[in-house]
This record gives sequence, structure tokens and C-alpha cells, in this order.
Amino acid sequence: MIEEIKGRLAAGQGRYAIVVSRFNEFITAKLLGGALDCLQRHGAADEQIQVVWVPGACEIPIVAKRLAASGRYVAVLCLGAVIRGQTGHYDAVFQQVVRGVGQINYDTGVPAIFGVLTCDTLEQAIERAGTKMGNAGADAAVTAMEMASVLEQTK
Ligand code: INI
Repeated sequence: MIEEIKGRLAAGQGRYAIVVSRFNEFITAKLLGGALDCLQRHGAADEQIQVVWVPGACEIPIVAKRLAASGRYVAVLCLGAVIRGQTGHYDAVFQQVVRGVGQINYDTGVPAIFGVLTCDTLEQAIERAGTKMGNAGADAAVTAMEMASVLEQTK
């Protein structure tokens, strides 16, 4: 019989870290709310969750890497909002956070879940922060639980 492994959609017993950026807090607070609600509704107790706020998306990777490397968490959720709008820095911020978060997975073996919105407009970000297009924070929480479960079953 073929062995087939699938991630369970339950928080399990492990701890989850959430790194969330304050820049565009109007949006990121909604992502955090979505992530917390999802983890809690899938069985996570308060003691299983740690939230760390950082100034902007560029600062997410250094903190997320430290938390991932600590061995204390089964997954690290990275939440932020990079919005092109009128800023000149969008591309630089975008590249830094995408590369930085992606690298954590390979450097530490702990899943670093990319829950950073990268949008052209504020309206697009609002749509992904609990309105028309769902909540990217909740999506990140689902992915975190699934990856934690897959990694637990593939030890
Ligand atoms: N940080 C964000 O989280 N989102 C943005 O849209 C953004 N823009 O566009 O500038 C942004 N910039 C700040 C950046 O993340 C750093 O905090 C800052 O450059 C200091 O390192």
C-alpha cells in the first residue's frame, strides 16, 4: 500500500511564532487578527503563540530567523504589507523580504510562512486583509499548521 502523508489542520502541541510589521499597521493588525483567530480555532492555546512586532517588512527576516533557529517553534509566520502606492522603495523592500523569509526555511529547517502582502494599491491590500479576498494572515496560519504536521510526520 502506498503511504500518503498529508498535513493535519490542527495546531497540535507545538508553539507558533508570529512576526508582524508595524508599517501599514492598519492592514497588518488585520492579518495578525486573522492568524490568531485561525490558530486558536484550530486548537492553539495562548501559551503556544508568541507575537513579535517589528518596524517594517524589511525587519521581519532577521527576527523570524532568530525565532526559527531557536528550535522553540514548529513554524514562524511572517506577516506584513508592502504596498507600492506612492513609495519609491517598493521593489527594494519587496526583494529583501521575499528573499529573506524564503532563506529561513532552508537555513533552519523550520517553516517560515510568507504572509506578507505585496500589492500595488491600498485597496488590494484591504481586499486581502479580511474582506473580498479573504485574510492572508489566516491563510498563513493554515499553511503553518499544515507544514508543522507534514514535518512532524516526515521525521
Ligand atoms: N515597509 C513595509 O512594511 N511596507 C511598505 O510598503 C514599505 N514601503 O513601501 O516603504 C516599508 N518600508 C519600510 C521598510 O520595511 C523598513 O522598515 C525601513 O526601510 C527601515 O529599514
